[in-house]
Amino acid sequence: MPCYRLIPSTSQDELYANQLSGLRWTIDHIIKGSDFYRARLAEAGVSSGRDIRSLDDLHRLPVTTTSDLREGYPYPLLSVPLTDVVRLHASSGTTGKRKVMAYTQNDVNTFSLQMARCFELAGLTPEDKVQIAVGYGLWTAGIGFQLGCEKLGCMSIPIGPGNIEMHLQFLTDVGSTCLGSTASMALLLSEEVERNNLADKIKLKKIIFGAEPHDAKMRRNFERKLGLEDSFDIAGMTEMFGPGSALDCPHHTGLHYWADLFIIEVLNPETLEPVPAGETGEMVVTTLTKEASPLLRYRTGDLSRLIPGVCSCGLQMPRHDKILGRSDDMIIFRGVNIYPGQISDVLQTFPETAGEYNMQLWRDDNGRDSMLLKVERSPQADKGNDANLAKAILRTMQQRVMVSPQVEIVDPGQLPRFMGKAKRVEDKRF
Ligand code: DLL
Repeated sequence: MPCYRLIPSTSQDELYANQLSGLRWTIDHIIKGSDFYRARLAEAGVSSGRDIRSLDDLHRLPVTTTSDLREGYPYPLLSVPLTDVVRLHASSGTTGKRKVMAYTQNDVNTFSLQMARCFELAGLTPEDKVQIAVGYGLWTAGIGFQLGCEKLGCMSIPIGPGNIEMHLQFLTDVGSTCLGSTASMALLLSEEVERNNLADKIKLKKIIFGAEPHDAKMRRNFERKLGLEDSFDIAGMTEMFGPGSALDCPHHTGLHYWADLFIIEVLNPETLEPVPAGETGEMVVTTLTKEASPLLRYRTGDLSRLIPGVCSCGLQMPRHDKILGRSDDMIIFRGVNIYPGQISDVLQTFPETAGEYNMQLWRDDNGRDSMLLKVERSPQADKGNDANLAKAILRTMQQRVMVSPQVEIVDPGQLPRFMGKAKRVEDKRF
């Protein structure tokens, strides 16, 4: 295992002890600082961190939900005096109202630490030049990448999303070695590099991409077009400081999360009971050091699974699988529950498609719902075979997802590209 400067080489026992003391500290901190949490914990019979004897006691604590965040708007879960707050951030707001979170200076320091650890795990050093292509401002993404660079000592090039010309210019002139972006932006930029014949003129080696689900085809596509050495999926959310709560290491067998900063449970979203080891459910997060807006068993809505065992890279930090999507991304179409990830999974099985799709749903005057699935043909595939391909995709959708969309095959590059988080489903029914 490489020797890390910022990633602790803690044993499982030390991590457990660390989590227990962090949980006790958090309970005392929120009882002291937050009327909301104090009342919730009193209902559960908890009046002090000393009431927690082992991590198993976590299961009898109440969960926190996004509606609790709405109630506390604009300072949900605030557990310190407002004068200790040095910054506010808000989520990208793709699903409803933005979630606003407050930060103390220590929170900002932890945020930079988690990002810098991710960079270290991805093998970045102060030699690296990181071109940042995610949004700055209220969103945590740009500023998070920036903090990580500064903590690890990399050069940052804070361009932000959009502005493809400027990205291409800095990729060639500065020779950026790493890109920080969404998966969608990585794809878009790789297509532009190809279109402008710049592949030989850039020095990009790695991409750290996140903020949205990706699929294997999309990843292979941008890795190949840009001639990358490697790429890394980074997870995070505003409620967990921002990006950098987890990263998939060079062994790519799941994302290591910082278990000295967070406890992650995976629960059945209906019963709120833990799912059997290694099964998919909703990730529920408890923070262990967060001061301004701590999370106690916060239901993230994100679907993933914990990966049992220790990674072959040797790092003891536990892993979760890639995030499949959010439970609230679920679409109900003619009585069938569909997650966008299922569409990606179907398309992965067809080498003739590039993986990009757009799904439109509408309702006619008789109240009948229809679905159109547009799928991009891969540049290597034969256009003459479109009708057969559409039929085969329809059959697989019927068997695996239990819906019958109209399938239309379109030319490569015809579907919209995105600079931030992609929006592939257009539900026009409501
Ligand atoms: O998207 C933070 C971030 C920025 C993460 C840049 C990674 C890179 P929010 O706007 O609060 O924060 O959105 C958080 O995005 O609950 C997931 O549903 C989704 N998400 C984040 N990272 C991933 C990922 C940022 N690697 C929400 N894979 C989360 C899949 C992701 N989904």
